[in-house]
This record gives sequence, structure tokens and C-alpha cells, in this order.
Amino acid sequence: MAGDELGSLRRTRYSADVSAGADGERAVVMGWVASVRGHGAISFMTVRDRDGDVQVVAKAGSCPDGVRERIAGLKVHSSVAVSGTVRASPRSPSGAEVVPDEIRVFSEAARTPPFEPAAVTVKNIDTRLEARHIDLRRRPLQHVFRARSAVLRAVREHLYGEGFTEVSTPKMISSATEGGAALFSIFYYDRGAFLAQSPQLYKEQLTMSFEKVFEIAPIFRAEPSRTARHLSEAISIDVEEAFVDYADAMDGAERVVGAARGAAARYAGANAGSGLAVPEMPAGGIPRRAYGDVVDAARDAGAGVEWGDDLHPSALRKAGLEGFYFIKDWPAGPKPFYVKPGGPGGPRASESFDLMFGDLEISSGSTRISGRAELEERMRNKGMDVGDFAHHLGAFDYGVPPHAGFGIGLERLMMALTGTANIRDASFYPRDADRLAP
Ligand code: AMO
Repeated sequence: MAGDELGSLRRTRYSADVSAGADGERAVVMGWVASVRGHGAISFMTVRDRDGDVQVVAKAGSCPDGVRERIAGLKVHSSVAVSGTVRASPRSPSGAEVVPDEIRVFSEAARTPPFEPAAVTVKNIDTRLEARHIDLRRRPLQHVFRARSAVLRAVREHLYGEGFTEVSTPKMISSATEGGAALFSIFYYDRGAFLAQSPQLYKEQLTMSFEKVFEIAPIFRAEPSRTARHLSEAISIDVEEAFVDYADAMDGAERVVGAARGAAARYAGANAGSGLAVPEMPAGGIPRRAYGDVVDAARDAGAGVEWGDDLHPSALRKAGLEGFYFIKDWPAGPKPFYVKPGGPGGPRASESFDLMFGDLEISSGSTRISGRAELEERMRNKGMDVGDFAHHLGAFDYGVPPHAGFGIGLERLMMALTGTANIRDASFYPRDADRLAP
């Protein structure tokens, strides 16, 4: 059945403006049916919009019979407009309801949904992801994604305030930047190409012209790992700066995370009942632990780790590490080719760091190699073909400055800032090894 036309009808208030103070005023509200209950002569409907819910109460005698009957027959998720009068009502959660005199049904829901709009939890995440369009209407997710939006805005404003220039770099590239394993291959006209794993080399080059740059954009990782913390397509907040080292980069990452946390905390403060678990920043700043000390602590706690090993979540949990902290001075061996070896951790270490939240890696960063010969040697040691990076290496003929930076995974940051357990719920339409749709 064709739906009613919008025509010249326009919303006059959002749900938040349907309050006791507006008693007796006219209102046109629009949104989606979240619930309907009918008891013969009276029908109740909840209409959900951007801000919240409006109670619509259609009672025989106080509204036209046709309107009441139409409301009683509606399915949840139908999109509607209700015109009527605001009436103060202590029964209603917002303190007011709308008594309708007209209803328009723009698009009637065609089937019974796999879960209710008001469901706080739905057991199977795949059930939700298959119907992501309506899943995203559920309040718990609305809060996570609105907080995400607030965080992105705060991070951008913070970085602009520090004098960074926002840049965009190619996502279709000819050679790997973060090691060859996790690459997606694509066709580029008649050639093979890849989706960018990170903007790493471009952001480094851009420090030659803009000094302080950042980019917020997708990164692509062909992750075979099926975990609650890996996506195939993630959003990265990438920051890079000339004439600084990794200690400055840690300071910078700490300020970015502070700005992000502040935004999440303000969101949660302004939205009582959001359920977001926003963590505190550590008093006295984010602690910086040397990799060697963390290995020792994990070993003392019974984890079988040696200097040189990666630090798996289980080892970090054993070491009792919680909240935000940095692990710095990682072994150079497994680090990407552009990371500067040496530093305070010794000749086998590197000027690098990870920013952690409990056992979750939120960010990594480093001082970069800024000399061509050293960079080429690192590439050869890693079995890379130097010829593949001719353009990038060419930059080093024209005064590459000392530089450092970091990349923060936005979804992981949001997991930390909201208490979201599965990374898929920090991505609107998550991509993983098993999921390319919706
Ligand atoms: P790295 O590979 O550690 O470093 O990535 C940086 C951050 O991006 C996030 N991330 C991911 N999030 C979800 N799913 C994934 N598959 C995934 N892979 C990475 C993590 C991680 O800490 N170029 C460097 C950064 C730099 O040195 O500036 C880089 O890409 O939060």
C-alpha cells in the first residue's frame, strides 16, 4: 500500500520538546512507531525520534475514531507523523503526551522485526547485524554512536587547536606499508593494487610540507583473526609531526585521548541512563611502562613470556595492568620498517609505544627513521623490495625532518570510552572475515 505523502506537513517539535510546559500547544511529531497497545476505546503509541520517545494517547471521544483505529493497527518501525495537542501527563515518562487529531503513515512496516525497538540486549550479534538498519535505532547503540560523533568532533577541534592540518591520502595504493600479510588486493584498471593498511608513508611525507598533519579515515586489514577487537575496515586517527620524537608523540596521544574522553564524559553526563561506562583518566597522567618491565611483571605473574615476545592480552591480564597506560621501547625486530631502532630501551629496542586500555591496544606510534640509508637497510633486513618504495625514498633526497606520530583505532578507542565489549558495535556497518554485508 502506498504510504501517505509528506506534502507540506513539517515537524514542529522533537520528542524532547513535548513536555508538561507545552501543555495545550499544537505539535507535529515525526518518527518511528516503537510500540503500540490498544485497549478497545483507547490506544497508546510510542513514537521514537532522534531525541527520544513521545507518548501518543488516542482515546475515544478526545480524538477521531479513524485516527484511533489506525494507530491501533500499526506495526512497530512504521514511519509516521502525528499532529495533535500536547497534554501534560504525569503517567508519561516525559511528563506529557500528544492527543492526536491526524496521523500520517509514510511507510508501514512490512514484517514483524527479529527484535523489538526497545530491546536493551539481543543475544545474537549476527541477528542484529543482519538487520543493522533497525538495530541502530536501539537506544544502547544510539548512545555509543552519538558519543562517537561527539568524540570525533572533539578530537578534530583539539587537533586543529594544536595547529594540525587535516589531510586525506590515497586508499588505493601500489605497495604495503605495514607488512605484507594483512593486505587486501584489488584490481586497478589492468594492474594489481592494494587497499591502504594505513596512511603511514603519506603522513610522514606530508610533515615535509605541513609539519603537523592528521587524518581520520578508513584503514584496511585482511585480518584472519575472528576476535571481538579486529575489523577488516577500521577508522584510524592518524597523527604525524615534524621535529619531535616518540616521547612528544606519547604526550600528543595522551592529549587526544584526554579530549576524546572529555567528550564521551560530557555526552554521558548529558544523557542520564545512557549506560556508557566512561573511564577516568589516570591521575597524574597516563603511566609509561617500559616493555622490558612489563615482560618482567608478566613473567613474575606466571606468564610464559621472554624479552622479544609479543605481549598477548592474557599476559597483560596476568600482569594486572588496567586502565590507560603506555608500553614503550618495544623490541625493534617485529616493528614495521619505518620505526626508529634503538633509544632508551637499548640497541635491540626501538623508539616506539603502544597505548593500552587494560589488555586492549588502542594506538601505536614511534619516532620514524628519517635517514634514507638507514630506512633502506631496515627494508632489506625485512626482505622488502626497496624498488617498490622508490617514490617514498625519493622524498629523503629533499630534507625529511626528524618526525614521529601515532595512529589511534577509533573503534577501539570507543570500546574503551563506552565499555563496548565487541568492536562490531563501535562500527556502523562492521566488516570482518565473515561479513561483507550489509
Ligand atoms: P597499527 O598497525 O598498530 O599501527 O594500527 C594502529 C591502531 O589501529 C587500530 N587497528 C585496528 N582496529 C581494529 N581492527 C584492526 N584490524 C586494526 N588494526 C589496527 C588499533 C591500532 O593500535 N602506521 C601505524 C601507526 C603509527 O605508527 O602512526 C599503524 O598502522 O587501535
